[in-house]
Amino acid sequence: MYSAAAAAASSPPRRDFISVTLSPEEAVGVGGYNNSKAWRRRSCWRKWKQLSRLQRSVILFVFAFLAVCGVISYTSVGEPWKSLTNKPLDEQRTEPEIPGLKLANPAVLPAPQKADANLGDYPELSPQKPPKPPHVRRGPSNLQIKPPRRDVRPKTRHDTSSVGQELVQADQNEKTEKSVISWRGAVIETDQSTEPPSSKIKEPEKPSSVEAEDQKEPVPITERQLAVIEAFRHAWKGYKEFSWGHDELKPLSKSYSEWFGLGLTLIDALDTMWILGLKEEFEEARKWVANDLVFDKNVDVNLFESTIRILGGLLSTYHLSGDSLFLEKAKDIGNRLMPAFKTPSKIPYSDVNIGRGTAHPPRWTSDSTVAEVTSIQLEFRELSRLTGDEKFQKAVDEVMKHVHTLSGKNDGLVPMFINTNSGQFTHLGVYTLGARADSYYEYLLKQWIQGGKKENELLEDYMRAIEGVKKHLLQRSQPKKLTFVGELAHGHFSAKMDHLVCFLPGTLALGAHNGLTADHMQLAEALIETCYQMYAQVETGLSPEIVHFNLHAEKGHKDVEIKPADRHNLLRPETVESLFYMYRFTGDKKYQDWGWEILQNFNKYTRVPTGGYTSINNVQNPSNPEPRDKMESFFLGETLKYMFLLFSDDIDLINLDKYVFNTEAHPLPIWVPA
Ligand code: DMJ
Repeated sequence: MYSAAAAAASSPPRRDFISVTLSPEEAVGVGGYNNSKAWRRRSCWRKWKQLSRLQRSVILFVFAFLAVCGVISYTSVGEPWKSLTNKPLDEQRTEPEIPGLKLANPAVLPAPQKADANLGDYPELSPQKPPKPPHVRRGPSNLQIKPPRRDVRPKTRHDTSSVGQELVQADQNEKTEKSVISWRGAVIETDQSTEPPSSKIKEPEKPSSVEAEDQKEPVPITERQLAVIEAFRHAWKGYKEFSWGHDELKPLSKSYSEWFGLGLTLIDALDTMWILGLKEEFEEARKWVANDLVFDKNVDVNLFESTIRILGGLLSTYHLSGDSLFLEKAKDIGNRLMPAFKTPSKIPYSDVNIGRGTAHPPRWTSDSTVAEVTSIQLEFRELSRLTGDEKFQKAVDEVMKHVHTLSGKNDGLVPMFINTNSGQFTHLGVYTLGARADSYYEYLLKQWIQGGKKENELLEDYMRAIEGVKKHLLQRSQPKKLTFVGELAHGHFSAKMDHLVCFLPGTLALGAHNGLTADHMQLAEALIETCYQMYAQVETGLSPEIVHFNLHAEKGHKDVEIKPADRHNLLRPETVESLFYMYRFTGDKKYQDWGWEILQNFNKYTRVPTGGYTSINNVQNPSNPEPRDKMESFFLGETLKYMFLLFSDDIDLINLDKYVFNTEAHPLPIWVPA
């Protein structure tokens, strides 16, 4: 045992180092534990006094040094900590807690700027600087036409992997199978849930090609595109002069017709003007939307038509322009359409009174049309993504889920009607890709693309339906052996094909571009040839509304027959739409040439000298095509837009890996762009 005191007594004082030792005795005191404050103070003082001056100076210096370090590190680390802890608790949360708000920023695309008014609904959120809308071009003046990138085309076409038959097969054989190997070896996960995509959307990402796009050489506008601009201006002249703010132009009588009384043509044409770069016209139309477009009207509108034309048009214009006016209007009409879903089955009614907030089926039935209730999804889903209010998406997703489970399909083909009370298909046994069913098929694929190719039920239904088309509806005509899509009525095949069916080649090509099986592309190529022939084999070079194909070769007969009741042309877009997809994905100029012929024939037979274009009654009579005196809104919304895009060599002019067109040609963002 030793003690510091004993050591100090026996050794000479050591001045050159510090040694502080405590003896157990001193620590505990004699006779027991003594830890009183006074004793400790006295003992320390004694020790201190025993130290040399040098030792004391060194100790004091060390303490002073440590104190200075402490103060410095407190000021540098403490500030952010202090600022964090001073924030209200709400702001410290990384995720908002309102369930709907999870949708507010869910997209991988940068959420376009929100209107300030909207932020007011959610006081927890501090306003954020509006991110750049996904489309780089902020206005018609910035719109640049980029050079063709032919190197990209074959790549995008041939590098895609096929999900094709395998997915359908996998699902049929083994419902629980987790993934499928496509024909090109890509693994397609099939176990991803079909919950609303918005609920699992990830953090926003910067649009991939923004900077790259800005640096690219502008693509010169082509002569043919200029011709489309000229056609649009001519149509717009008539609309502006004789029907401004009304639904449709009647170019011959120089008046207008009203359907919903909501300026349908003007709204349908907004994003076309943007894409064509018609700044002045766009600004004028914007003013009308700002000052005169009012939805608080006692008027019945068709849910489907107002969704695809008005809601779709406003949403896409919002995305292209970044102008929150259009989002506000979209929210307004979206909310006013919601009463349609208040039915016993949740299958929406066809009609809604947007002023009164009531909805009803047509007077003669409680059925809705299958295409109508299944072709409003892209728009309502996007509205949920933008507003953070999931009610829109929930309502339309429920319809799709319900239809997915319904019996009454024929190898994926759906009947044309569905009852709003029972939720069951009605008028079973008739299958068509034309009127009343067409866009059901289109929206299966497009919703799958919109949601980032995760919702496998949609893809399964789509793939199965295309197999159904091949099995039941495909035939070849005589003499040219054109592949066409007929109809099936109670087991009987009819060689009738609506012009509306000509959306299908474009949709099939889009699917193939997105990795679906290559034979969809082959079918697309065959069908677009047929759709072109529906124009080329007719006297005016314009397609009738419906054709019948000859199944047997007869001398002097063409492939295409036209019944007197079907020989009208409403300036419809479907063939031009498909030509656009085909050119975009193949680069084959023949598709542009076919479209050019069609534009020239529209100019020849449907153009009204005083402004506007008109539907005609008789495509078989070039000397008198019998003008009907009506310009449908989709002529500006779709037909001329697809023409302009078809004649462009700029794949970034509405890039199909970033946008998906709704059935009225309004581009909406893909949530997870490729
Ligand atoms: C448009 O309103 C849409 O394309 C719809 O899907 C079908 N009918 C017209 C165009 O023909």
